[in-house]
Amino acid sequence: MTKRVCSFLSLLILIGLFLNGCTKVHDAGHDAENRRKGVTGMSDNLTEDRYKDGGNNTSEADGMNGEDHFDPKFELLLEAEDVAITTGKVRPESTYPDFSGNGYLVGIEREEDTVTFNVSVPGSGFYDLNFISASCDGYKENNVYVNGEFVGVAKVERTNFQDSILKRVYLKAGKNEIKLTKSWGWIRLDALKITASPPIDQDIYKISAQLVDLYATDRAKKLMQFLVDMYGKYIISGQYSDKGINGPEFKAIYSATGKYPAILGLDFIDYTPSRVAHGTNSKAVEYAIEFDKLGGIVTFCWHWNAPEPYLYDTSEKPWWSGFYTRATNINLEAIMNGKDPQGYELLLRDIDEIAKQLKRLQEADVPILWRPLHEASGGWFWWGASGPDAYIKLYRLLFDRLTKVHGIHNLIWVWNGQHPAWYPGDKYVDIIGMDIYPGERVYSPHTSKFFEMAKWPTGKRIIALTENGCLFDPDLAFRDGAVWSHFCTWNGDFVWSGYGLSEKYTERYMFEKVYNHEKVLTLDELPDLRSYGQ
Ligand SMILES: [Ca+2]
Repeated sequence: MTKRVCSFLSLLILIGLFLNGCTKVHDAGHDAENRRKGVTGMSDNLTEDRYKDGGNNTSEADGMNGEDHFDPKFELLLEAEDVAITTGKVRPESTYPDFSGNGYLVGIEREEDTVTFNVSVPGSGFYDLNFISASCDGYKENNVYVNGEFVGVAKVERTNFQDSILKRVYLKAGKNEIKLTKSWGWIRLDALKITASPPIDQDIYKISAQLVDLYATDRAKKLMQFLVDMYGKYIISGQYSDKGINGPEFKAIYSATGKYPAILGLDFIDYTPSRVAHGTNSKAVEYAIEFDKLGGIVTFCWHWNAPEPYLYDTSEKPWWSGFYTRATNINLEAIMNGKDPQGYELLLRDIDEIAKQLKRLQEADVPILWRPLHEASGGWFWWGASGPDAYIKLYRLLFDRLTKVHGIHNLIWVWNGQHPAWYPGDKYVDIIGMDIYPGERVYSPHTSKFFEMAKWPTGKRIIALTENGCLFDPDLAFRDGAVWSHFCTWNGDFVWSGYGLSEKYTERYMFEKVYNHEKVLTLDELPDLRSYGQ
């Protein structure tokens, strides 16, 4: 992430925090993250079409007469500078070395700067889209739409021309419009290479139910067995709500769809000592126990407010935002390398406090999908601000402290570092998760991201969408074979407007579709997880 984006993010977070107030701090933060990650709407305002039909293969599509023959060996290279339709200030250039064809396109810098390829393929199916490009400076990602639907981001890291492959994008037989728009901008786009995707390896859905904690409770084992059995066949619905099943998010979903989510998402945030010192209290454990009694599944994250000595606690960086990197001067690297022993003791103190809550849940025999230290590689939370080595040390410390010192064994460990370099190792992770906020009313199942994760060197694990803004369309997920184990929509205005269902991120019809879909499991459809598999 560039410094400019960092400070822009900080500004957004700050604005968000002020607008949302103290009690909704994490909503505001995520909202800011969303906007950073957010995609912009498609511009239909084609102002320039200098390159229209310049050797494009649209005439072939016209002659196809509705035939549909997928060719597993299909391959097509389109030089951007020759065939793409551009808008805004996108223009051809040929001064930078090592391009193919006659040059490349530059000028993808603003919302109105777009590049569109009209492509026809002989058969409906999945294709890998390779946006061969070079970054103008450091990591860049940009949005890709196919026939008006957001399908993912094309990423480049280096300044020489390189592959940037979006895997398994569905194209229909005949004409398709593939459009690249600015997210970060600032790339040189050389060509689009389209190849038929290889078939899915169905083995990705065959997962061992063995938990990394060899002393896992019977109920944790049963829950994992259930998740493994459902994986690839059903998607389990989930929703964050700070007030449990009677929270506004669950009520809004129930009144819109007649269904409750199968998973309740909660947060240990207000059990953190540096927040408790300011008077916070929480009933999250009670809500978890209540939901478990009703037959549901519980997941917990932990917005870990940094210990008191590390909080700036100024009007711009208040104490209650101390889980953000920007609001604390904690140095995790120094702590984990023995250079700040007091900090180490304070982290242990915090872990021990959360352990007390986990112990209460264990005593109530509630298994937890436990997702600590989330979104680390993004760097916006302090546990991700010192790089992967310090993070991995902390993750392992947390695992060892909870399982070995506190004897907590009701946890299924969900790793949400979001980048393979941050993987703590096969001994510490049961499930891998990704948090995705694609903007507003984007129902893509994030197919490319799913298959990217399936290739990570993390062992073969269940892949979950551990936080989402919009719901995704389950029909598209099953069509694409990107069957996330579960999703868990974030709280607040992702579903609740303050007086009813919020349609800002997901429209009512999609709530109805998802929650009543035959392959999406809701609370009423869960088996008895206490006796599952017996
Ligand atoms: Ca080229």
